[in-house]
Amino acid sequence: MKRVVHAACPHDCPDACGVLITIEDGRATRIQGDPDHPVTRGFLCAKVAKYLDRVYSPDRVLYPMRRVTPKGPVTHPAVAGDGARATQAFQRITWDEALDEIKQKFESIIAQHGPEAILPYSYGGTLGALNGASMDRRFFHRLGASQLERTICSDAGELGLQSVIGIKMGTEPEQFVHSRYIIAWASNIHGNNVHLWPFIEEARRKGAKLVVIDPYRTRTAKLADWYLPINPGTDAALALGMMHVIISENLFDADYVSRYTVGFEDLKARAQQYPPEKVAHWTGISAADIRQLAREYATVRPSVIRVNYGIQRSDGGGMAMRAVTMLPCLIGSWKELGGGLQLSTSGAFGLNTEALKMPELMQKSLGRPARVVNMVQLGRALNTLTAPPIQALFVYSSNPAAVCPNHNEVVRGLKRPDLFTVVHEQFFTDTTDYADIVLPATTFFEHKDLQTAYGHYYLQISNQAMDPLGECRSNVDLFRALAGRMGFDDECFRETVDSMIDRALDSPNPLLQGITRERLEKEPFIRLSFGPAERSSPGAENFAPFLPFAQGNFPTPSGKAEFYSEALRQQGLDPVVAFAPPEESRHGSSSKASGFPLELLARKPDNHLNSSFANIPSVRQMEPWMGDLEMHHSDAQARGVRDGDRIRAFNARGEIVLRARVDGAVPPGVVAARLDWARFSPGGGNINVLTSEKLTDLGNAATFYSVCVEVEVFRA
Ligand SMILES: Nc1nc2c(c(=O)[nH]1)N[C@H]1C(S)=C(S)[C@@H](COP(=O)(O)OP(=O)(O)OC[C@H]3O[C@@H](n4cnc5c(=O)[nH]c(N)nc54)[C@H](O)[C@@H]3O)O[C@H]1N2
Ligand SMILES: Nc1nc2c(c(=O)[nH]1)N[C@H]1C(S)=C(S)[C@@H](COP(=O)(O)OP(=O)(O)OC[C@H]3O[C@@H](n4cnc5c(=O)[nH]c(N)nc54)[C@H](O)[C@@H]3O)O[C@H]1N2
Ligand code: SF4
Ligand SMILES: [Mo]
Repeated sequence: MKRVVHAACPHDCPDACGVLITIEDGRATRIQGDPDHPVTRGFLCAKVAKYLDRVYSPDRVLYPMRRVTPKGPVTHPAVAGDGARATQAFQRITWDEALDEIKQKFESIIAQHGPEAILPYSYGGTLGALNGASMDRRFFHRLGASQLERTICSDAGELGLQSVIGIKMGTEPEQFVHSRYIIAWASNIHGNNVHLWPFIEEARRKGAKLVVIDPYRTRTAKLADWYLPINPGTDAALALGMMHVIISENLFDADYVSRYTVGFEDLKARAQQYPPEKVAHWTGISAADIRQLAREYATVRPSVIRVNYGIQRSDGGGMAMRAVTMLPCLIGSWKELGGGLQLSTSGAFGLNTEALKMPELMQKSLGRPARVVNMVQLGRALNTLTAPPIQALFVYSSNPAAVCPNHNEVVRGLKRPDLFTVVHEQFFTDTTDYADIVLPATTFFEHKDLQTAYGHYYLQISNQAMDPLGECRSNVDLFRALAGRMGFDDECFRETVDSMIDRALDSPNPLLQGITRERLEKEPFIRLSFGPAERSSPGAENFAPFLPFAQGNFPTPSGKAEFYSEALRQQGLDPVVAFAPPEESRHGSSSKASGFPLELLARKPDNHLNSSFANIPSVRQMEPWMGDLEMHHSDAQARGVRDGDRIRAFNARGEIVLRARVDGAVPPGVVAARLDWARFSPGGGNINVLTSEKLTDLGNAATFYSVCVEVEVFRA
């Protein structure tokens, strides 16, 4: 029998594609984009187009496993597609045995150290509302485990954005077709947000100009009308320089500013300190280009900024995002169809996440909120925390032994013989190399979920298309079972998936009005309730575009866009905005930078998703850069490095051997490499051996893109 099931891609990607899965006799035989989805419009990125290779990979974890060898990888280096070798470290056990062992270990750790000696560790494996954060949180709250501060990705930028406009919301992707001037700012649209691209192409056919601001010549930069390579971590300076020009040349929207913003005089005074000549010194962009950019941005209308999270992965990431967010408020482009700015749209969904996560369960276990541990500093936490030390780590939806900064410290912690580590996974990853117990996880083909997005405004149900393979369980089912085994008799651990979806939708958010599970099950995607025409699609006559800030209405403390933030001042931060060079950078003050003159971009692969997909041979084939360090020819020449040479990249935290690629992707002073599994590297570490645990100015987030290194020819 053949049927087609509607699902939604849950990977950590702004696009949240509508997906159609064909099932024949219980087996998935085809995946395609849902052609009716108004934003993702029937195509999938290259990696998910090959998803059957992932679901049916011979390397899937299908049964619970217990370690029988010492912790660490079986062999180095491994090759993608050879996951079977990793299984040699384990023996198959039953779910009952696995759950019993976890219960016994947890109970003895709790007896000795208290429950906060247990640390959950999860991030972006799935962004499904339920499998991302619901039963798991309930379980760990009820247990009284340490809380994980999940800031490895986006918090600096989110707080920077919210400090100005109050909410994670912005220009709809559909509106980009109306833009005449589009800035892709730290945004590799073609690689990481590919469904925005057709809207931009359509705008360009009508004459729009695309400007890319990125230190790395991405696919998007290569296709731009104007590419501005910027020194990493200097965006706040560029935005301030643009505001200097816009204000001093009177190109701002005085009416919008006076009605809907606060703090203009403070901003004006601040911007005066950033003339283009001074900004050029930090950014590497000439004063003439800064002037031209500012003038064009303010006058070629509507102009829009697609800014992405690359901007906030350095010390001053929060302030950088704050500065960029001020631009559309200054020129009043929020008023225009195809104007404004988009970082994330996720704040519009406003699901009732409290009801899913139930933090009040901590009252039952501890009688207070549990200790908070920052996920970026996992190495430090495993190696140095006391009172209590971390004795158990429960990893799911994440691969910290690949994605966490300061990899060597992470591995040192994971190797601790007294640490009990459980990993719930689809694959034998770098992290399962250190697991005592591995549990098999479903893919989105095998479970049901509710899917929001951070790059558009459509809510979707992702239906279960087929039975779980082997003995795989979804995150929801795993933590339900574990709660039962631990003897937690609270009603919430028996709640069904459908009831949880209902509860998530039962929120005071007006944009969810009229959206129910029953409706979502009939209409596979529903635009948030912006107005009477929310059900129609773009292009339809009654389509109502979403212009949230056309008349102010900023959900900030003042109700206006805040060039001056009293809330930041109260936290001891700059209430306006300023630029300071990242400590680890060419203009930085840190001793960590001395002796390491090159700025490293430890990038995401265009065709993988962080560490996901790196182990799927058909996908890996699309990334010829894995294992390469891209260099400018002047930096290569100065070190006697030729294209193709094996080189050693190093700093005080670690070193890695890579192959030099001198291909013009990076400007002088910058080198770049891609995130890979550590297991595939001859030395057993990935690029995160060089990155640091330093946190950002806002949001305690990661600083993957402010890292200094030196490079030399490798002599074995
Ligand atoms: N193909 C693919 N898609 C993905 C992912 C992936 O790994 N692969 N990851 C997903 C995830 S987790 C996220 S968070 C999103 C993030 O998507 P993006 O925000 O696009 O994330 P990044 O790739 O980190 O950064 C974007 C660009 O910023 C540039 N950049 C780095 N430092 C600076 C800087 O200081 N200033 C400026 N102006 N630019 C800078 C980088 O060179 C990069 O090209 O993408 C998601 N989509
Ligand atoms: N050097 C460097 N490091 C980075 C970044 C970078 O740009 N450069 N980017 C950072 C960013 S932005 C992010 S968001 C993080 C991402 O870090 P992670 O969230 O750890 O992302 P992934 O590497 O995709 O690993 C997710 C894992 O979850 C598993 N998984 C998928 N679905 C499920 C499920 O339903 N249940 C369970 N139990 N497991 C599942 C996948 O198989 C995969 O191994 O990486 C960060 N690390
Ligand atoms: S990873 Fe992104 S682009 Fe690819 S299918 Fe999923 S949502 Fe779409
Ligand atoms: Mo991310």
